[in-house]
Amino acid sequence: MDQSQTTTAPRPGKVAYKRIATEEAFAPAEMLQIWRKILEGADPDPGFVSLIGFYMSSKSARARHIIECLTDLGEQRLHHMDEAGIDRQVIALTSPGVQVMDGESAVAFAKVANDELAEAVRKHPTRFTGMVAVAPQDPEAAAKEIERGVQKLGLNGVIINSHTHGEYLSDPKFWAIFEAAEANDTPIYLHPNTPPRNMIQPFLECGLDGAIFGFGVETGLHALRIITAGVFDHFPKLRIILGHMGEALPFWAYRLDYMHRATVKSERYACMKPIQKKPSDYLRENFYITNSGVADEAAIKYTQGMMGADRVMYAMDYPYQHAIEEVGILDNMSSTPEDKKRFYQTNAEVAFGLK
Ligand code: 1DF
Ligand code: MN
Repeated sequence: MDQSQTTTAPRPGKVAYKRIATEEAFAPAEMLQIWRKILEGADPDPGFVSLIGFYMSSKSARARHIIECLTDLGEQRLHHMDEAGIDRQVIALTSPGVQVMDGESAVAFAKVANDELAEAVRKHPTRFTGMVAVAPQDPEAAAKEIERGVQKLGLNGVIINSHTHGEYLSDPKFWAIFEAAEANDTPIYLHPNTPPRNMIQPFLECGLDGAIFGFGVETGLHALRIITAGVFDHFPKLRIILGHMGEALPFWAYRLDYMHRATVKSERYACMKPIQKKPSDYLRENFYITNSGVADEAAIKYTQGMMGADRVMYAMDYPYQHAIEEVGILDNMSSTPEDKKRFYQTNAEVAFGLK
């Protein structure tokens, strides 16, 4: 492990709340084999090559540590959680999961991944919670898998690793997924992916396509497309979770509201129809935000102020940001004991319906 992956920080101390980390990743070993075939096949997605091509071939300490941790749903993961003082991980299939596969493989492998994750959750019910992976390539199959995942496998929440072959869930052809999430009263975690083929070149040529920046641009855009398409007017109880401090959308809220109103009023775009509320109203009412990757008290405080302290929750982003010292930093934020418990524990319990 190199310095970016490990820490000499002391084990975080006992606290008056449980620490629930809500954006934690895993990858079945069989998925890495499927990914390897895609990487070796004809014209693979450039973002996929940049991201997964790197992790699967690099000999760097970071890449090796991440691949090793991703495939473990047992003792090593539990040990890393104990070291970091994490009581529970909410685990999802790492990006881009099945969304980079062809439709048929994606539908089939989502089930395999969900069965494997559900098995780990059954073995460690107090330590692991799992989200349902789905194949947006087949929205009806995805809706059925959400139902199976929640009702039969006991999973909580749905993972969507942003775009699917360059397509966004704002397109009504995908809305069976929203309908199923709402009907099963389970949130959708809209997690980043690298920008799609037709967007990535200016990011790639300077190395900004990944988690450093491209992820946030791509996923913020996806969330915004869902809002402006009127998804929440159709599915008012739908809840979406965004990581990385809401992919910066809280900081855009004022301008989004102003420009959205001005754009709709001037009838500039046929594709931007009136919606019932301001973009920031949907952010506050239909979204939860996690701090994954951002151990920055000022940014967290700003977001709590904008969203409400019951809407912002903790995530480590294990194993990509396996940074134990950040737990201590967040434990020491200057907020009320009630707000700290909301941040680390109760908001996640409410959002994911944990008992
Ligand atoms: C990275 C970061 C990769 C995150 C991820 O999944 C991921 C990374 C492939 O650092 O390359 O989920 N993240 O959420 O920040
Ligand atoms: Mn992540």
